[in-house]
Amino acid sequence: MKRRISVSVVSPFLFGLVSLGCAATQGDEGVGSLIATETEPSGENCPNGGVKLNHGTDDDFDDVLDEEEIQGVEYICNGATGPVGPAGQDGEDGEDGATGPTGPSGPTGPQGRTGETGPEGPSGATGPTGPAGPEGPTGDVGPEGPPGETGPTGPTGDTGPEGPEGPQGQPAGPKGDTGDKGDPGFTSLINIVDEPPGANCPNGGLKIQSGIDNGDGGGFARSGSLEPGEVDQTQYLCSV
Ligand SMILES: [Ca+2]
Ligand SMILES: [Ca+2]
Repeated sequence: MKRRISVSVVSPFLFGLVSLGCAATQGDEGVGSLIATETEPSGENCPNGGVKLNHGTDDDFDDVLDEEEIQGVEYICNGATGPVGPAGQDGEDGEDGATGPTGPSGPTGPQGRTGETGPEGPSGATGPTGPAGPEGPTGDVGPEGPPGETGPTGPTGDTGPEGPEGPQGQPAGPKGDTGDKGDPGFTSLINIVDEPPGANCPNGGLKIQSGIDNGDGGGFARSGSLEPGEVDQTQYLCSV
């Protein structure tokens, strides 16, 4: 047998009384009645939840309401939640709590606007001379300078070629008187001797020397023979 009991407010006193459970009523001799409670969740029996009461007789006298001893079930259901009441008066402010630990740094904010340009600073020290640049293009020829001083006289040059023949002179004058007989001239001589085989003629031949019998080179003038100093030219006729 089930019965449902609905209450608007479940007082702690009531729960305390019910939770004792074992407050048996005095019944017939030898058999006691027991009530067992358990929390009833929200559902078909109690929309807002409540307490489930099982009751019956303790047939085996162990002071526990066993499953087969349950004779009836009652529900004490919680009422629906009432409307929110008016707000109460504000309480007095409590004392300030202790200062909490410093929190983590926040994210970096956006960059601010660029400030105005400051005054120009003093000039820096002169830097080292840089490397020489590439050679530039050849410039225009400059104006001719003034003539320089006359230099020292150079060595005498070679004799130049013979000039053209000059104009014919005056016609020959009248023939003069016959002069005295002059000294006799020198005679041209030739020596021809055999040339043995050697550097001048591999197979031998003749050596021909010519000159004037004038006493040159330690020779004797007009001696009729050609001394070595009088030789002016030497030729060879080699055998083949
Ligand atoms: Ca029992
Ligand atoms: Ca001679």
